[in-house]
Amino acid sequence: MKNILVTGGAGFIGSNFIKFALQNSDYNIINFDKLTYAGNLENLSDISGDKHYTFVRGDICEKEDVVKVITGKKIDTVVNFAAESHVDRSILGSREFVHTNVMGTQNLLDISMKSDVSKYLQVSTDEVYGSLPEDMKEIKFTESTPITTNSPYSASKASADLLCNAYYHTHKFPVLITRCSNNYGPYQFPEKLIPLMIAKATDGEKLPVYGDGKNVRDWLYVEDHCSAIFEVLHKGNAGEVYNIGGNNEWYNIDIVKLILKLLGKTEEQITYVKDRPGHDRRYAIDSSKIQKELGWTPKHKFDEGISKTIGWYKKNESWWRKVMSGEYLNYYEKNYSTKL
Ligand code: NAD
Ligand code: TDX
Repeated sequence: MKNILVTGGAGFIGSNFIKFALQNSDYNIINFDKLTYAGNLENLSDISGDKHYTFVRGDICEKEDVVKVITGKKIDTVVNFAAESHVDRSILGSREFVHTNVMGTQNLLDISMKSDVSKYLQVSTDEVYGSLPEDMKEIKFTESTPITTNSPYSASKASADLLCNAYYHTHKFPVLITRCSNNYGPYQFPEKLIPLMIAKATDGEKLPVYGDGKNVRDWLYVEDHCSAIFEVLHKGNAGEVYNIGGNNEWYNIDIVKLILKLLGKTEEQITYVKDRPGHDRRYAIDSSKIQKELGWTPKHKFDEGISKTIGWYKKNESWWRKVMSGEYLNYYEKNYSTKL
């Protein structure tokens, strides 16, 4: 591995991954990003001058853009983070999700294969496994849990995974798939639960909790997701799926209360709102395969990770205030006006 194409590297996880890879290797990292509402080059301002880092603006759905970057930069490894990533947006409109997440992945796979890329890693999600019962804590998603998708977002991510699998089986193209649980940490776009609640709590506004607040998510600090992807890139077997999780299940309402407590705010700010349609009840990942086979374990304990995250959002208020203007305000109005 020498020249790694990181698609979607200007987003939350991709930008954290690029920094992790630069710190832990001497690979050349080429960040290929369309810069949608979620892509922000400010996320990478601290490493933009690194001699091992290059940014190329482009769209994974556009053949010419992808051919140019893969051949021009002599890419040998592709890590695909590029996606439409927010479930609520996929409920408001699914077209862009199918276009980017399915057609974009197909385009990237096809050109990577024809250009003799020697490794392709698809960053997928635990949401492709559907929803778990709340009261059976011993049951978690394993790599052989059947795909059962409930939102347009998860359907589009699962479709991409199926294409990856097909390219491996039909063409023997060396594809790896990772499926991770909910990430949190610096640079997460404040449409997602944790940064949204930090921002709203800071401003003394209402914190919109969907339904009864008893949906469960398994939270992983973003740097631990990055280290897991790095292990899979180095030691994973082509054609395999690797689950990545924090073994850290929380009710949404408890996360919201914790954020309020850590910010010194009262629970009076909480408001229960109309539920997300098709809302998956519980996600929980069994990550024993990556732990046993590749020796990966998460390093961050949740109390440490959430304090670090809140500290980052406190210190970087100008970052989130900027991204919470413009297009974001239209989205917020559309998504929440019918719920509140
Ligand atoms: P994000 O929304 O913060 O970032 C997505 C990035 O992709 C942005 O920089 C955007 O500009 C870019 N992008 C979108 N369409 C593109 C296109 N057509 N061509 C090139 N770039 C494009 O997302 P994230 O939270 O960082 O998630 C990254 C990946 O990880 C996604 O594939 C997501 O499905 C997956 N994932 C996310 C989580 C999570 O908790 N956030 C958990 C598991 C898996
Ligand atoms: O305002 C809110 N109120 C609320 O109660 C928001 C935005 C969310 N929620 C709930 C819905 C979920 O149960 O919080 C939980 C987490 O919501 P999100 O942050 O939107 O994440 P989720 O839907 O679980 O999906 C995330 O994890 C898997 C990422 O967005 C995906 O990209 C990833 O694949």
